[in-house]
Amino acid sequence: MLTVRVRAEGVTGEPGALGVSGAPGAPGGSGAPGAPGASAAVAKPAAVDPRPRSPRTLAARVAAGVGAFALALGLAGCSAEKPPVVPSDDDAKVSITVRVIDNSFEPSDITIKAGQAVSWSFEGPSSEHDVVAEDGSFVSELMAEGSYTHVFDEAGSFDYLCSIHPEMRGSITVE
Ligand SMILES: [Cu+2]
Repeated sequence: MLTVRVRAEGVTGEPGALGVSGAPGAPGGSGAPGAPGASAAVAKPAAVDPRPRSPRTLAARVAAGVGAFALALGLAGCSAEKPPVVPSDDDAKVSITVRVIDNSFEPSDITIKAGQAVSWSFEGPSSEHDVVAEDGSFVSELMAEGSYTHVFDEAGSFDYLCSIHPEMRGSITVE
C-alpha cells in the first residue's frame, strides 16, 4: 500500500517535472507495476477485505430488499388498499368546494355541519388524483378534471388522502 502510494506520488510528480518525455513513460510504468502491486497487496488483505466487502454486499442486498418491499407495498397501497369507489352525490347542494390540484387539497382542513355536502374540484393540471376517506365512507375515482361530491350526514372527523400521492391529505370535520 505504501509503495503504491509512493509510486503514485512519484508518477504524479513526474509528468509535471519531465513533461512530454515523462508522460508516456509514467502511465506505462505505473500501470505495469501498479497492477501486480495492487493484486499482491489485495491478496494479503483479501482475508480482511471480505469483512468490509460482505457488509457492503449485505447492505446492497438489504437496500435492494427494502426497495423491493417498498415497491411491493407501494403497489399494494395503490391497488389493494384503496376501498371501493363511493358514488358521487352529484345532485346535492354543495356547501364547500375543495380544489384538488397538484399536489394538495385546498383548503385541506374544513369544518361543515351535518347534512352539508363537500365537492372536490379536480383541476390537475398534470396528474390525476382521487379522494379516499380513511374509513372508506367517500372514495372517488382517479380524476384529472370534473368533480366529486359527498354529503356528510353524520358528525365526526374524516381524514382522507390521494391514493397515489400520500402527501396529499385533508380532513373534514362535521359538527
Ligand atoms: Cu394525487
